[in-house]
Amino acid sequence: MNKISEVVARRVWDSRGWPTVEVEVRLAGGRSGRGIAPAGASRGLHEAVELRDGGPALSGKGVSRALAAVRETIAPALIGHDVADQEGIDRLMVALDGTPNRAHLGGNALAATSMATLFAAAADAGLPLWKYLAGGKAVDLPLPQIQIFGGGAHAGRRIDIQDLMVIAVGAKSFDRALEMTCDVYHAAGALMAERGQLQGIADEGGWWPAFASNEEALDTLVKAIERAGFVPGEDVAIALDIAASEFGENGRYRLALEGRELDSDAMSQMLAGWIDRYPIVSIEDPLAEDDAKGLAAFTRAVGARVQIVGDDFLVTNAARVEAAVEAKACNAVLLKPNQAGTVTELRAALRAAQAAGWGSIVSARSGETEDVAIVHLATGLNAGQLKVGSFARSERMAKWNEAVRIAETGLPFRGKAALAH
Ligand code: 2PG
Ligand code: MG
Repeated sequence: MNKISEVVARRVWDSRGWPTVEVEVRLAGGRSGRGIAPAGASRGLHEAVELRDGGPALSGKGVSRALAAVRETIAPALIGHDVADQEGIDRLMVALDGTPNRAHLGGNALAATSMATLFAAAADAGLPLWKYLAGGKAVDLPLPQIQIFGGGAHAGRRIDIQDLMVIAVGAKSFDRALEMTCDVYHAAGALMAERGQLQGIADEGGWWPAFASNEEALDTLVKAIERAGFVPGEDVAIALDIAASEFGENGRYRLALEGRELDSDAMSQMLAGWIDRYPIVSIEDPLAEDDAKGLAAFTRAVGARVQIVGDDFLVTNAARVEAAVEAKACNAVLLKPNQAGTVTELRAALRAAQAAGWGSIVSARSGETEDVAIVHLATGLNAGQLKVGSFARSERMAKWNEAVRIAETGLPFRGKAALAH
């Protein structure tokens, strides 16, 4: 047992140039751990609240209230606590917050502290975080979902779909999956350049989607896979994050790019048509967070063929996962530490998904930093899949590179068997 001796909170900056919260948990004896809160742009209605200062400074995005929550409320309660008691610490923070959605202390304050505690405990045990989390159990390297085109809220809503990603389903090793993705990413950039469509990159490093329709984005992705020398669907398949809550509400979906408005059934049919025509193996938030019925109907229709992932719909919340399992809506969960607030809550959501035989994907946010905690969570908790954004920009590459280091230890790669369906 080692006690927490100090909790330091500081303002650092994220990949979009906005302030965020870093927490450092120091232990008696000198070891320490750090965690940084990421930030979403397409946020679920039921996520833990990201506490921002508001007002004119820093466009309202200051984090001095969240820093004060750590310094004045969380730190005094944690000092002297056994760092290895992650559950006790997380429960204590949730109790100190006292709200259902972390509105008092902030999900950003809690997430940074919870991750810093975990890193400090692993350092104290003299283990890399993934190994500390695995606790002696056999774990696999996660299957990566990697973005090629960004869209939606991450690219000025240039196209409706938020993430067009690839999964190297034919890869037999983690390294090979990255190599194949590297080829597809650069082939896509070359295609865009040839057509005069290359306009830089979106928030997560994927190419800026200068397309006339959502389907043109899908067609271009298939061509990029072919140009890289792969067979679409066999070597490299497509994963989408529709992030439908961004343009759908009360059963109406407004496709801005195509100037169409669809009801829930028509939206499902359009997506099912894409699944027929394109090598899609995973589809996230196909319908809006308030459309549980639509999600259940969509899962009934295509859930045996593709992975259907709940992100905004499930917000890394065990009770919501359990309700979705009951309603047969989705067959996989996206897990984001700051959506829940604490590592313990993320673990509970993962357990609920695993108990139902669902797939699970640990995910970054669109606003990220050099923090690599999610790679360790995906591996150490044996989630099976990892979503980090694209294959460019250092806040993304820091994570892929951390995974490369973990892969070097010889852990097995689960590959496409990690997909639900
Ligand atoms: C998502 C994430 C990452 P954001 O919707 O899955 O792509 O986006 O962090 O903006 O919620
Ligand atoms: Mg999402």
